[in-house]
Amino acid sequence: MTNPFFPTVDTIRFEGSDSTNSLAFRWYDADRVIGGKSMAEHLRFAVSYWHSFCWDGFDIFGQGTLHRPWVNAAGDPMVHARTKMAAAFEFFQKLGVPYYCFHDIDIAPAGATFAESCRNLDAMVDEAARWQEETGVGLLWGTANLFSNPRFGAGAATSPDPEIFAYAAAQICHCLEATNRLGGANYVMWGGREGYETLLNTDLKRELDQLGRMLTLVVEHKHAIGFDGPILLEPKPFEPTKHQYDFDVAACDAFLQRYELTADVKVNIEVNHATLAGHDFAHEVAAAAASGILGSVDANAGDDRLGWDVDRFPVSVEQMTLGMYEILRAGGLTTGGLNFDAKLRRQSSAVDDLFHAHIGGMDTMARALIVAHALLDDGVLEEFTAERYAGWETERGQQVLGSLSLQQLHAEQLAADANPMFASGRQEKLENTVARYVQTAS
Ligand code: XLS
Ligand code: NI
Ligand code: NI
Repeated sequence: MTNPFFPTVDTIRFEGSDSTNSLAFRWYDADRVIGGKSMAEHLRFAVSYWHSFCWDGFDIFGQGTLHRPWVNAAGDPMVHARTKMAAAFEFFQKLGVPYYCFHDIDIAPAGATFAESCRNLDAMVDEAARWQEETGVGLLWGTANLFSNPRFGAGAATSPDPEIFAYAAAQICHCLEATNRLGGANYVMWGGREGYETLLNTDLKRELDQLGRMLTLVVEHKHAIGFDGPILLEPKPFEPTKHQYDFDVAACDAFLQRYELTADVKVNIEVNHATLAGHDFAHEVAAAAASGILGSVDANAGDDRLGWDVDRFPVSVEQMTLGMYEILRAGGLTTGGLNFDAKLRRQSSAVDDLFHAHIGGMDTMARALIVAHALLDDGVLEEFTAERYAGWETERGQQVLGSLSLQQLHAEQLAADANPMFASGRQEKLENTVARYVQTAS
């Protein structure tokens, strides 16, 4: 197999907005300082191993079409896994991303037994540790794949069979330890097949309790091994199951409160999943920030007309600006980052398409950061909002909120006979302000 794997592409550099070089960044300037932090520190970009190095473009209608010479190669699966990893790290390095993310089976082939799968993962963790050391690329998060193997067809933690719960727990244990060894900044638990198709065969309450128990076990083990990062749930409303339990941020928040896990578990918000749940990306970020559970972001967008998880690279600066604005308002990402859980379209079959996709995604997010920071720094929206709620800061506001009973409020209204009216919300004017910043901030 060719080495290097991307012979036609050099290290991607920042050339500025006037550049016409399609293999350069026009906005992502890693060292540029914005509001006291470098762009690299704000954005903490990650490439997802599965879409970019494991998937060759196959879909239910046909075989793969993408340039992935390291996928489905014949021979020893461990040799093959090492080749794939060499391609992945060449890519990470040339692109200049600080992080990557994986599922256990993305980096190491499943063995014939559980023990063999564990040995394979351990060997590939050693290999990944060497690559991380050599390139300086780190692990944003690891996760266990509890949905591809047929054994998880009826769920993992929420399976009706306790032996499957037990198997999943063992797999998570091993993957959490692998993530810890690689210095992972977070550990993710997307719901996979934790959901149901029909209530006719499902004990919903029991399944939720099982999920709560699994998460509690994971949190206990995280402390036992001294893993510093948070555990992150990744909300998604449906797909693969008709009804996923981790529907959206609000559902995850209620779940974490019920099982008393808010101290250790946060959320990984995927833009596309927000859309599927009928929310805006910005809404999900704001909801997580309001509950103190904002963890990380999967920065892949959806499509307005397609109701499934299409995992496109983000292209809309405006959509991403509104999300970045909420991230900045919440104080920015700490352990989290922006992971491109995104894939190429099947017709993007050229060797360098993977670069173009990530460059576009990174420039979109960088530009969104610039615009969002300018909006926040100039205070144009914040000032208006502060003024809009100013009444609550007065003594009267505090009384209404805090000390007056329903009965007293009733009596007061009878006596005062007031006729209060809200002030204009100025939505269109504010939207014009955002549009102006999208146009001019640089
Ligand atoms: C699927 C999810 C998945 C998680 C990691 O829709 O986005 O890719 O991010 O298991
Ligand atoms: Ni997704
Ligand atoms: Ni995701």
